[in-house]
Amino acid sequence: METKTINGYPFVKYTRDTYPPEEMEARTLEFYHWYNTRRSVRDFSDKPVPKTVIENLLRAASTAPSGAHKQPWTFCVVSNSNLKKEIRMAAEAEEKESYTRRMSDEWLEDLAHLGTNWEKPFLEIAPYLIVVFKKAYNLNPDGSKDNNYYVNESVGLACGFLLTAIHQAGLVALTHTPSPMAFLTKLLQRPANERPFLLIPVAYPAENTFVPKLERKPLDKISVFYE
Ligand code: IYR
Repeated sequence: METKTINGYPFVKYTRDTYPPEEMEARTLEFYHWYNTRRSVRDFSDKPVPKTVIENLLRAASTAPSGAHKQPWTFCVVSNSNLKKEIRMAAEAEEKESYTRRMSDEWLEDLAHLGTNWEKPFLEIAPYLIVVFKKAYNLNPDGSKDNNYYVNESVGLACGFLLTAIHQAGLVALTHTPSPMAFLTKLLQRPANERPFLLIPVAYPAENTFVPKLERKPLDKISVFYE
């Protein structure tokens, strides 16, 4: 392996396959068509998913770039039925309060087409719940702290990578955002430096799965080219 040293730190030579323009066009179009079949799903099957698959998904998620390469995330993987039930009950208590009191009329109207409500049966049905925590800082074994950087960006990217890997596995997921999420810190006994970020149930889709009929914004509504 070819190596060199910068600032006293080791660097390794990096290469990868590249493609001529026409092949890039074909590859990116194919990737887009495949990725466009990903949807947020709420109808899950309870069919078991191998633990090794979940482990591989987490390895893939953890390849995401992060501020100063601190990888400021912890993926808590819940398959224990009692714990799933506790998570469901706590999430539903918060969501019921949100849907009936905390969310504005505008917000509820914006959600109406997604058919969501405070009930979250999928939290018990999905074989795995991946609860993603962000590490606001690192707690060293001696009690000292060190900084993490761009924590929200980093953990958001890792979750994006995770969703891509889940899709690649032929599984489905939901980026669930029970709010507030502090109950997850307590139920999963996370340390003071970790904050709940997203709750992602992972499963096979139910046999009869329906998703909202959505349009994605066309390119000219999501981009500006400065040429
Ligand atoms: N967190 C609630 C409400 C909700 C909010 C958004 I933004 C959605 O896209 C969907 C639902 C819930 O999970 O039901």
